[in-house]
Amino acid sequence: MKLYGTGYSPYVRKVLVALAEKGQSAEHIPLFFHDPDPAFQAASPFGKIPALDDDGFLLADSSAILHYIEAKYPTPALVPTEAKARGRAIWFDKFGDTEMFPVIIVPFFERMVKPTLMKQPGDEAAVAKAMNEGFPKIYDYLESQIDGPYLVGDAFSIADISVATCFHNLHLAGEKVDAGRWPKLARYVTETLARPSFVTALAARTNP
Ligand SMILES: N[C@@H](CCC(=O)N[C@@H](CS)C(=O)NCC(=O)O)C(=O)O
Repeated sequence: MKLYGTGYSPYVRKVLVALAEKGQSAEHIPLFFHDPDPAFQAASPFGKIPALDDDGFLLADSSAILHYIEAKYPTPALVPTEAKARGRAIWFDKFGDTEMFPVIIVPFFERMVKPTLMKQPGDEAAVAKAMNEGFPKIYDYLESQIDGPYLVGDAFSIADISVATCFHNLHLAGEKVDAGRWPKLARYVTETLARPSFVTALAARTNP
């Protein structure tokens, strides 16, 4: 199994965490999005990361890959089977990908991606705007949802993977959750990123 995508990507990290939870590993090819490598282009029709090649079976999109891995390696389960728990887990996966990512990634994008990858100066005004306006809405919501070590029920799931993954990029950008204002979220992020599967994923290669 080959997994394409730099370890910097929160979406690639989702797959690395899921594989580690299941005791599986992949040959990790840490290229950046839109890499011209034909094998990657075949696996990712729109050039986004992550993409998977499992013995010729090609699949892009972190959530699609997570569900593929879940079906192929069902234990331990990362997608709850009970109806309400499943609905909520899928909601949090989507929330992480579509509501959180564009906002929480801003400091990392402005301070690391733009200066290094794009050779452009970062925009601190954009960082301040995201942190003052976008972050509190997301943090307030998560603070209201956290009631224990896991977001859904009494087990670690795709919900935790998708919500926690972006916080590593926030830390790389030199920011963290204000534990005075959002104590449950701050604890949840610290504990989730310290989980062995996350520790493994955080050590993944970031550069080709
Ligand atoms: N829905 C996709 C999003 C993947 C994604 O947007 N990855 C970023 C890197 S973190 C990317 O490849 N961006 C390039 C682009 O948007 O063209 C997933 O869950 O895998």
